[in-house]
Amino acid sequence: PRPLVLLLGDQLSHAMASLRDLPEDAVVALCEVAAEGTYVPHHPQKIALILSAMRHFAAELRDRGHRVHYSALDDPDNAPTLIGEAERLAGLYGCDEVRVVRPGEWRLWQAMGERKHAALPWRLIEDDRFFTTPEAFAAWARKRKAPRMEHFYREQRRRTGLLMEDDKPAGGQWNFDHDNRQPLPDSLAVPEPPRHHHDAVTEDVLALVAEHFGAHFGTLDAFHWPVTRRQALVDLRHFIEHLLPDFGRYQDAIRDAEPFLFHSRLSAALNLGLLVPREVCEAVEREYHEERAPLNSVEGFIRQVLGWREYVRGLYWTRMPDYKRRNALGASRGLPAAFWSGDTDLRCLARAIEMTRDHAYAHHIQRLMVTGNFALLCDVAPEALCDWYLAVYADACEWVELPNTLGMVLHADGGLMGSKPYCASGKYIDRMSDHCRHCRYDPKRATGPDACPFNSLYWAFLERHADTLSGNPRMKLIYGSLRRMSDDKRAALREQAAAFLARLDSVPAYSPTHAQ
Ligand code: FAD
Ligand code: DLZ
Ligand code: SF4
Repeated sequence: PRPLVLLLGDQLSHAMASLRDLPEDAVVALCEVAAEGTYVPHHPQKIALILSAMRHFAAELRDRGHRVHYSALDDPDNAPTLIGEAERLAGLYGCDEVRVVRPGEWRLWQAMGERKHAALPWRLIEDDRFFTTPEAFAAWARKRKAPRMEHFYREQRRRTGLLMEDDKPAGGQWNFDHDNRQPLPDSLAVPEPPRHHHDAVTEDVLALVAEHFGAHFGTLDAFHWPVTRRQALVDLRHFIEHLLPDFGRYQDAIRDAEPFLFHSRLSAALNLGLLVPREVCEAVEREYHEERAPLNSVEGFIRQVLGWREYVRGLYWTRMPDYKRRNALGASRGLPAAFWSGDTDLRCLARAIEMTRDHAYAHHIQRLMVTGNFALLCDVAPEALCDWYLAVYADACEWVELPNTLGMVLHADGGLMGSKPYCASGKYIDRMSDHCRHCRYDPKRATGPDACPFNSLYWAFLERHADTLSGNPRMKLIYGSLRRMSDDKRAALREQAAAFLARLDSVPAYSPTHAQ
């Protein structure tokens, strides 16, 4: 057979299963296509990262002797979709099958799967960059009443031997999260992230993206994502040497002036294939064994990559396509206009959106407890919120974005991913950040003109969803507080929240244009 191997924009690793055992005359294709750039309005930095990384990777493949076809976005003959372009190229080169590793999104998996028995057959190959496969996850989940992350994670630790001492977890505990909730002292300086040189390839891509996608939300000025494996390894080294020791204790902290803090910024490189999760976990584990980083940091990081990242992927592939339609809390509001404009006087929200605009990045607690929490408390519809998260972050791929947004943030999967919603009032944001000092609202007030909107929204949310949530054992305490409030107080909170929601503008859903 003469295969056309299609490598997608998030499959940029020489270890891809589709590159193994290739016949001499195989053609490896990387395709920049209009449809992938516009199915949601991706942040220009996300598009530039993917296209620059694809172009660099194509050059590496050629250097290794592969026969490579690269379709650039402005080539005149390009088909507008990945499938159309791959089939056009297969015809052009006389290939008799298309090989591709499982893509990162259901819509492509389904469309490719439908072509398995076509005249030009598509062969889908399992992605073995991960620690687990969807099949293995499904087998594990079948044995459980509730497939919880913590159990999955322990099994992965045992299976991989990461942070294990014989059959016991290193340090005698599986999870050190209680050490990982410290606010950041004002005096603590945060190291600057590496800045990668923009070579001619990246410069060209930045110009192309500015021209084609300049109207999308987000700026290109601060682009410093790694676009090659070599650059990604620089970021990994920087994380290990300068950030990992403090990663754990400040993992949940937020600072008004700093987007990255002690986070690794490795998600985009991991998702694109520039790094593989195993090497990252092993490099981090080594720091514990060599006593250069504390166990709470090392375990906290490994739990995110070996635990959460693999777990959400398992949920995605075993629950789609129904998962995407879940809406357990019946939320129906459109996306607040401020998510695109940043125009809001809620300081925490404005800063998370500004950082997102400038860096195609916000760290986990901003995504979960600021933008996510706000959307949850306002009953924003899952579809509207998911499209936003899928568009605006450099690391966004649906397999990881969707369970985090629909499941973890919006509790729309009815508690599959999290046993309770991560709803919180202004008190939480005040404890974990310095935003409130810069805000026109007062986090200690719940009603009146200066009251922090998160407070009344929080209580009104709990009251509105009491039927669904008050029976949850983990919500017992908080519903007890709500019940003990006087009727007047509850009514005042309800009115305050209703007045805020009545003023909140929503934007209509995005409709993609495939015209370039
Ligand atoms: P660090 O804090 O340094 O964490 C280390 C690594 O752990 C990350 O690089 C990432 O690979 C992994 N990780 C951490 N938390 C999670 C998690 N909850 N799920 C899966 N992996 C995790 N992550 C994405 O990679 N792509 C997304 O599209 C995405 N969308 C999200 C949407 C929402 C609403 C939320 C709440 C979280 C989302 N996350 C997503 C998870 C997480 O926020 C990001 O992985 C993280 O912020 C990336 O920054 P970092 O590399 O500095 O992470
Ligand atoms: C996000 C993205 C963009 C903007 N452009 C391309 C592209 O032109 N070609 C490509 O192969 N991939 C692109 N991607 C990433 C894809 O959307 C990604 O491959 C799918 O989400 C599935 O893995
Ligand atoms: Fe956010 Fe409320 Fe604090 Fe303002 S007072 S920064 S709105 S939590």
